[in-house]
Amino acid sequence: VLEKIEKRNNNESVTWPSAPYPSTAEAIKLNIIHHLMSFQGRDPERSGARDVYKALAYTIRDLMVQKWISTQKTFYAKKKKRVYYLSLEFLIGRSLGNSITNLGITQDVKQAVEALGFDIDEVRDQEEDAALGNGGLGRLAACFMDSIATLKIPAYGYGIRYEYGLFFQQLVDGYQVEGPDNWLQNGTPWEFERSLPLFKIQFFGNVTSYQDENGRYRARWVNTKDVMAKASDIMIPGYKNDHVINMRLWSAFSSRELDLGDFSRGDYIGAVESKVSSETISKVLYPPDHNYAGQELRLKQQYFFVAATFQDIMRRYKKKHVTFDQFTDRVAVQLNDTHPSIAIPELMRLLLDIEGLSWEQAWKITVNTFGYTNHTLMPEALERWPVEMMGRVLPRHLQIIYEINQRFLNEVAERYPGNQQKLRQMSIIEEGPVKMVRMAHLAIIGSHSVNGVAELHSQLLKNRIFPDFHNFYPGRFNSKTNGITPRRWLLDINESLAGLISSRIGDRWVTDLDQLRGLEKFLDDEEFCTGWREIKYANKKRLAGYIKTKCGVVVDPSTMFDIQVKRIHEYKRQLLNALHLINLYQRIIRGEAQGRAPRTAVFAGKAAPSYWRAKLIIKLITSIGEVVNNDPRVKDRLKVVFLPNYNVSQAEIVMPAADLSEQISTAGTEASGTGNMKFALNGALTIGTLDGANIEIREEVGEENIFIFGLSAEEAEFERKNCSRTPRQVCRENESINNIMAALRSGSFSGGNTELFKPLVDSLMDENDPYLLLLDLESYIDCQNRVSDAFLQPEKWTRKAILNVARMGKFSTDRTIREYSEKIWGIPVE
Ligand code: IMP
Ligand code: B1N
Repeated sequence: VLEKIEKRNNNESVTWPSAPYPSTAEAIKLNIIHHLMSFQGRDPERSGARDVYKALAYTIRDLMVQKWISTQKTFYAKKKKRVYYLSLEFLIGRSLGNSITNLGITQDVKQAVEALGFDIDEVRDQEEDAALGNGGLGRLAACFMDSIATLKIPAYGYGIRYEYGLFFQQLVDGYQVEGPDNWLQNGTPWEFERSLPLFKIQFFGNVTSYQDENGRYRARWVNTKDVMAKASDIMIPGYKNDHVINMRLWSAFSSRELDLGDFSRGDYIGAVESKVSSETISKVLYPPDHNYAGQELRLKQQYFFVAATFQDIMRRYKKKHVTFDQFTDRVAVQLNDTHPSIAIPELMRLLLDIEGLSWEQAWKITVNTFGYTNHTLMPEALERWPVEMMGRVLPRHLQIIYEINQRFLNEVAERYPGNQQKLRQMSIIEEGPVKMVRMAHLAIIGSHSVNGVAELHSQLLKNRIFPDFHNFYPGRFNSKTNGITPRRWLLDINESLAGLISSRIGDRWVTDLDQLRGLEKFLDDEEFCTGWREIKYANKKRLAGYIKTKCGVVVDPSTMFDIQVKRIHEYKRQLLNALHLINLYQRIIRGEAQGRAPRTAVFAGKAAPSYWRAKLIIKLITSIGEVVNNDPRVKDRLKVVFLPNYNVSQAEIVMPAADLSEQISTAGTEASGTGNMKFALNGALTIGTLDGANIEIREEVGEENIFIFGLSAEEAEFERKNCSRTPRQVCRENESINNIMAALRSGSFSGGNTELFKPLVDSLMDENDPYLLLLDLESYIDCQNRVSDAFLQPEKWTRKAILNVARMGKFSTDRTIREYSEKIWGIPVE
C-alpha cells in the first residue's frame, strides 16, 4: 500500500483492482436491496416503486462508473484531442430507461425488478424529467451526447445545473399557468457532486495594467465580486460499447461563505443576502426561446459557466502540456448557438492576461479552437448585449471585444476601401441610441466554422442573414443537418415497433440507421404490415388512456391521430392548425363531412411566460376543444385536446402514437426541427411546409410519401415584400376561410365574447402578417383533404408509413456527429 501511495504521489499510474459489479439479474437484485438498505435506510419489504426506482438508478450508476473511469483513462493514455460541447441547455428528460438500454441489460433489469415484485414501467415512471432546456436546441444537445458516447468520441458536455428546470405548465380554465420545476427537490441519483475542482469566477470590478517580466504591458482584472463554481457530473453511456462520457454541470455558490468579515462586522443579513445573490446564478433556466430580453442575470449565467468550463479545460490541458503550441491539436470547442460565445473573449483573456501570449498567437489559437452552430433565423432571437452592461459586468471582456473588432474592421476596410456601410453592417458593435454587442458577429469572427442545422437554414444564413460574412470568410459557413438518437427515439420508446423491425432486418439499425432501408423488402409482406398496424393501434390506445387521465376527454384510437407538439410560437403556426380544425368542425355541422376521416387533434407545448400572444393561442385551442368535444352533433368525427406540460417523457408517449405529424411553420422560419424526425421514425406521415429539415425528409422519403403544402421560403419572402394577395382578398375569394374568420370574430369559441380572440383575428387579417397564415390556409386545407383520403386507405397508408421509417437513416445524430467530428473538430471516427 505504501508503495502505491508513493507511486500516486509521483503521479505514476497504479493499477487498482476494479470492484466487481456484475450485471446479471441476480446481482442487480442484490444491489437494489443493498442500496435500499445502506443508502436509503429502507426496509426492502416495505419499499415502494419510488424507493426501488432510486435504488435501481444507483445500481445502474455503479455499473457506469467503472466504464466511465476506464473511458477517461484511455483519453489520457491516447493523448486524444478532446471536444467540449458548450450549451446553456441539455434537455435530458429521464435517464433510467436509456441507461439500461445502452448498457444492454434490459432483460436482466426487468427480471430483477419483477423478482422484487415491481413492474419495470411503473418503476421507470417514478423518475423526474431533467428539463434543463427549452425545446429543440436543448434536446439536440442531449441526443448529441448519446451519439458522441456511442461513437466513442473523446468529448464532454458542459452546462449549468439549474436548480429549477423549464417551468411546469398547468391549464386553468384553458389558460396556461406556470409553476416551478423543482426537479432536485429529492435529489437526483444520476449526478456525482464534486468537491473538486472548485473555481472562482470573477464579475464586475475594473481593469488595471502592469509591466510583466519582459517589459510588456499586461491587463489585470481587479476589485471583482467573485462567485464559486462547483461541478456535478452526469455520466452518459454509449450503446453497448463500454464507453461512458461525462456531462459536467456547474452550480454557483457564494465565495464568501467562509468570509467571516461581514459577520464579525455585524452585517449578518448583508452577508447572507450576498450569498443568496451569488447562488441565483444557477437557480433557474430562462424560459423564452427565440426571444432575447437582455437580462443581466442571463449574461452572468453565460459567463459563469463559460469561465468555469475554461478553467477546467486549461487544467486538463496543462496536466500534459507546458506550452500552448499543441492547444488546437488537443482541444476543440463547439458553441451551441451564441449563448456561450463569451467564451471567445474569455479564451483570449486567459491566453493574453494569464498565460502571457501575444495577441497574434492567442487569436490564432482562439479561432482554430471554436466552432459556432447557429440555430435560428428569427431576428428577435439574435443576442445583443448593451455595451454599458457588458462593460460593467465583464469590463476586461468588453476591452478584448473592442480590440477584436478594431482589428477585424481594419481588415474589412482594407478589403472594401471607403465603404463605411460595410463597416457599420459588419461591426461587432451596433451603433445607435443604445450601443450593443452583437454576439453572432463575435461568434462568426472568432470561429473557424459556422454551421446551420439544415440545408435550407444554412443557405439562408449565407444569403439572407450573414451575406457579408459569407463573402468575407468564404468556406467558413457550412451545414450539418440535425438528427435524433435512434436509441431513445425508437428502441426505448417504441419497443414493439423496434422488435418488429429487428425481427426482419436484425438489430444493426440501432447503431447504423441506414439499415432501415432493408424494411422496403417487406412492403408486401402481409403479416409484417398487419403487425405494423397493430402496433400503431396499441400505441394509440395507450395515448388515448393518457389523454383520458390528463384531459378527461375520451378519444377513439381508430381515428386519425393528428398531432402538433412543440413550443407555442407564432412562426410554428399552431394557429393555422386551429383554423383548419374550425373548418372541419363547420363542415361537420353543415353535414359536409361524409367520407372524411374522423380525427383526434392533439396539441401540446409551452408558451414563454411573457409571450401573451402565444398564450392566447393556447386559450383558443382549448376553447375550440371545449366547443367541439361537447357538441353532440360532432360525435367521434372530431376531438381536439391540449395535453398540459409537454416534456420529454410526454413526447415519448406521443411520438409512437401519431398518424399525422404537423410541421407547418412558415417556410424560411424553422431552422431545422427535430420533432419532425421523431414522428417519422415512429411511422407517422408528415404534413408540412418546405421548411427546415422537412425539405430533406421529403428528399429521403419521396414526395409521394409526405404531404407538402404552401409557399416556399422564396415565395414567402416575395409575399412579405410585395403582398401580391392580402388576407382580405383571401377571405373574399374563399367562402370556407371567410366562415372560419366569421366564427372567430363572432365569439363562437369564446361564449359570445368578441374581444377575447380579437388580437388573433387582427394579426391574421394584417396585410403585414410576417407568418402569412391566411396565404397558406387554402393550400393547407386542400392538403388536409388529401391526408384524409389517404388515411381512409389503411393499406396504402401503412405502406407510406413503412417507407418513411425505412428512409429515415439520414436523421440519426450518429450521422450528424460523425460530420461534426470529422469536418469541424478534426477527429476521425473509428
Ligand atoms: P479529469 O480529466 O481531470 O477531469 O479527470 C477525470 C478522470 O480521468 C479521472 O477521474 C481519472 O479517472 C482520469 N484521469 C485524470 N487524469 C488522468 C491522467 O493523468 N492519466 C490517466 N487518467 C486520468
Ligand atoms: O433549435 C433546434 C432546431 O431544430 C429548431 O428549428 C430551432 O428552432 C431550435 C434561444 C433557442 N433555435 N434557437 C433556439 C433556444 C433557446 C433560446 O434561449 C433560442 N432554439 C432553436 C435544434 O437545432
